[in-house]
Amino acid sequence: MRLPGDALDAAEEFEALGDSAGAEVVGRFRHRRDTPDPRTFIGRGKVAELAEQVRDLEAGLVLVDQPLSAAQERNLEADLGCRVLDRTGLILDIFAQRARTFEGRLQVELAQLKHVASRLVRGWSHLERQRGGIGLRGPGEKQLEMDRRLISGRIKQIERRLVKVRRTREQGRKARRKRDLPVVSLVGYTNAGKSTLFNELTGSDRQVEDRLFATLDPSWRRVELEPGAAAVLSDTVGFISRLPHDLVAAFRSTLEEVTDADLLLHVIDAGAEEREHQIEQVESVLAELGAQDVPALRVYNKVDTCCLGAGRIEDDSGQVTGVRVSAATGDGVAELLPAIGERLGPERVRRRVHLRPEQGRLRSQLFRSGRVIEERCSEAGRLELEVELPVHELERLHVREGLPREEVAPA
Ligand SMILES: Nc1nc2c(ncn2[C@@H]2O[C@H](COP(=O)(O)OP(=O)(O)OP(=O)(O)O)[C@@H](O)[C@H]2O)c(=O)[nH]1
Ligand SMILES: [Mg+2]
Repeated sequence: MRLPGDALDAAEEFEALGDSAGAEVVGRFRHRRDTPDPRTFIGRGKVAELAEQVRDLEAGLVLVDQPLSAAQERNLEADLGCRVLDRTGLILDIFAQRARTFEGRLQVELAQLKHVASRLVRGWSHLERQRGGIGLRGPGEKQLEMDRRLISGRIKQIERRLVKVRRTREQGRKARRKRDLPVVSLVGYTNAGKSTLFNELTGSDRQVEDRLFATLDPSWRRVELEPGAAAVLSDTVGFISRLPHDLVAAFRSTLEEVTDADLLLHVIDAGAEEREHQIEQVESVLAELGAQDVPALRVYNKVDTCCLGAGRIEDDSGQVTGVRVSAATGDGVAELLPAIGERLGPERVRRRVHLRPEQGRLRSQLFRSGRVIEERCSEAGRLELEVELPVHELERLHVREGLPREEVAPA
């Protein structure tokens, strides 16, 4: 079912979502109307037509690419005699199947519960025989019949657990930061090739699939950019048009790591018909997360599938804005690495510096050439500064300004 304004191949993408959830698509039903019918969304006449198709094809599930109210879903189920799931329910099901980490599972369960709670408690009795299928899986399944009070109790419990799990993850993030390495995050539309590129760049073996939302849980690896320069690369969940709001909210804290990155690699499927639409969608999710100002480098991937050649793309001033690659064949990847280095700017290090009171000039130089994270005064009247600054600046302070090497230690 499509509404005016939807992207052209939104229907194909929706089928791919069904496929990702493990459904076998046996038929399609398209219907265009300007205003949804309050009772069944598609209206009485169309319900009769659809019911006939469901019977003929012996379909056990109808997926609807629009948000249905709980009542509409229930009415459709009663009229069609099979389960009905809307887009949000379908995406939540895929996430429930894919989540592997404890935090990922908690986040999915939270999103499922919030989705249920926001849509009233529904009666499942007329479908009792068919339970366990798409949309009924995952940690949220057993909660579906509980009343609101129980659901909200469980929501609170999960939120408390998430706070604890996130604290642990936060420590991991701090540890990565401490290593002085810049963090580069892969972002992009689902199926753009992020994990393939991650594997190609880091020599790892992450799961790659021609499925939507193959990756759910984040992972990190060190990557050598040039001799002597490295970064931490992270691979995460992909985005999609009309990402369910409950899901964005539940995954907000995992996704927020992208706001903390030094550089985003926006991976784009260069051969996709809907390329521009996908770019817009990714940028709008990034803006929703508050990451619109993090520097980004566009990586046009899968150039082997279209007529574009691999190579770098520059603006008028010669600054690299994108690189065309094929993560599958490795074309262009050699040019991507230095481009990342260029966009990250000079390598920065974090140091603890001790100064005597009369070294005020060095102090102001440190403030000018780096970022002072902390400044403390010791009992002996000496200053202790924690600074982050480019390697070459630190070297200049040693050589030209007489900053003693023995007064500088890793932070
Ligand atoms: N032809 C071609 N296919 C590619 C290329 N890069 C990735 N693919 C294929 O695209 C599909 C998706 O790749 P993934 O790396 O799983 O994509 P992803 O962006 O991580 O997807 P999600 O984790 O689902 O968001 C797989 O079938 C890959 O083999 C490429 O450069 N060329
Ligand atoms: Mg992936």
